[in-house]
Amino acid sequence: MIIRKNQAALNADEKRAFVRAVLEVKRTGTYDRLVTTHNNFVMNDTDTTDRVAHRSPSFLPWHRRFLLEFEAALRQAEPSVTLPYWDWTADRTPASSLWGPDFLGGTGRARDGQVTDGPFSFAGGRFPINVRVDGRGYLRRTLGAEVAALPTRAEVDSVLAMPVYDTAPWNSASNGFRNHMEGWRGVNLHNRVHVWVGGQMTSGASPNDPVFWLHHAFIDKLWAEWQALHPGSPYLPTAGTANVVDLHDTMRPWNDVTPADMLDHRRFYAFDTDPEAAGR
Ligand code: CU1
Ligand code: CU1
Repeated sequence: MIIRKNQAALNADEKRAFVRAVLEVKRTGTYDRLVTTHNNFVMNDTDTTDRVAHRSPSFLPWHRRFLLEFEAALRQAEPSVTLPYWDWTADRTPASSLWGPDFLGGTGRARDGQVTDGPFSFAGGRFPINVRVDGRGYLRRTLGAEVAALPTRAEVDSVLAMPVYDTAPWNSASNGFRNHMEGWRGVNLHNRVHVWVGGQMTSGASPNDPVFWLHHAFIDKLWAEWQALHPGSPYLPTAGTANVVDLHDTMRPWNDVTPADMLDHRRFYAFDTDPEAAGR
């Protein structure tokens, strides 16, 4: 069984294996292909094509599918690796071990935001930024500089308490759990974390920063927590909604997977906090 763990609980061997796997997926080109996929799915509310990845109900199932693809690539490189999650309500400062030189490396230098330590630094030579939103070919971060603080657990709990998955007009103006989780309304959870990290994380090419995957693994876990809190609340909309991915509509770019296919994470993995993971 694939168990996704809190990154703060990884031991030194697990961190090394994760880093090796990321660098191998980068070396083969799969990593940059995934960054390109994500960048192609950044849209605004008025696009006439279906909004799939963001500003839409399928934000959560789209990213679950996207993370599964990355995790499968990691496990091809290093079979022991699973995707860790970053609980930013707990590990909420640039001094967290997440940002250590033995794991993701730290914030960028003042002059240009360039990350200069850890396995993904430009000087290390193994993690060039190839899918660029501007001319800069190095990983950048400005941890904690653009927004005062990461979301708190109380803020997360206030969003988890919302009983309805999503509402018309099914975009960034919607009320409901999905849009508050995504961050376009209310306390702002997901979007705020991108801004707190800064650099590429504030762009459509955000998966260029390996922390993207750990951030979204936690968003994915919060979706599962919301489902457990509201077992009677379905994915919405269920059918017949123009330019929106309904429950049984397929999602681009895969075209063979629907939100319904993604609703139960236990088909694919367990979190270390799930009962299934006990004793492992
Ligand atoms: Cu995204
Ligand atoms: Cu995101």
